[in-house]
Amino acid sequence: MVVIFLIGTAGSGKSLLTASLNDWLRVGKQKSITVNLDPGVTNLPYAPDIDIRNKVNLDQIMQDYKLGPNGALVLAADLIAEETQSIAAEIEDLQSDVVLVDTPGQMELFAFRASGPYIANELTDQQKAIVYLFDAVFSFNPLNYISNMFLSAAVYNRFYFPQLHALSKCDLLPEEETKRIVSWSSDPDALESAIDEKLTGTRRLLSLDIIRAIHRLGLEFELIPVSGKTNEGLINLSSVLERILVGGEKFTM
Ligand SMILES: Nc1nc2c(ncn2[C@@H]2O[C@H](COP(=O)(O)OP(=O)(O)OP(=O)(O)O)[C@@H](O)[C@H]2O)c(=O)[nH]1
Ligand SMILES: [Mg+2]
Repeated sequence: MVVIFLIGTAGSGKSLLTASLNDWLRVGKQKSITVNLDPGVTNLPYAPDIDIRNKVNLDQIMQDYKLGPNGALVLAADLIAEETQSIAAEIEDLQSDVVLVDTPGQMELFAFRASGPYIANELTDQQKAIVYLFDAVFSFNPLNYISNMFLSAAVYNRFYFPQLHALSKCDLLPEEETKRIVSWSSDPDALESAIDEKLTGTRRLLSLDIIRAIHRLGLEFELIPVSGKTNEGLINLSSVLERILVGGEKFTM
């Protein structure tokens, strides 16, 4: 069994990619299930096999603790940790090969509080990976792209799981723009040139320093363009996942 956590900034396409990857794996005769860890979501594009909303009720938290929606989400993020054993038992019962975990909308609630890495570590001692989403429309600007690199490096630094990077919603950009962003991920010089076009002076130097520091972490950034809407790139995404997790075998073990 492999457990894959989908992480990315708010609205980056985690939930739709969870849905489409799950469907795609099932069509390929893989046993795949979905886990929704977002207590605040009202509409999901899939019917989760395991749903945190059945265990942690945001409205109740707001009432009980007299909190607004954001305070309640922060508290909920910590309360989810107490449900780890019960979610782990449900995953065990469902006997799947692939478990896709859709994480909370605001990624800091999962990635940057103690509870997220705790849940991810305690959920299973089997193989785990992170798919970090770079929203294509946001990453189109090289300065935003660097912010996203920074965030994904921070996520890596929290979990230390194999991490791969997807350029989500790639159907929204023309192909040459998608290629341009992918070239930044495979060729640091291409990214440096894009920065040179946008910035001068201290801000340019600072951005270049950030890029180099992140590359020194040894993170492989090669972006895989995907679309949860058109299913583009799902074959590449799943084959890279297979290569990382099970040395190229199908997920079934
Ligand atoms: N065109 C296009 N739209 C997408 C794609 N993926 C997601 N969207 C749209 O972008 C919006 C956000 O998508 P979600 O899948 O909910 O993103 P998310 O990261 O789960 O969002 P939060 O959990 O609310 O942070 C929705 O309106 C989706 O329909 C995609 O691949 N292509
Ligand atoms: Mg979502």
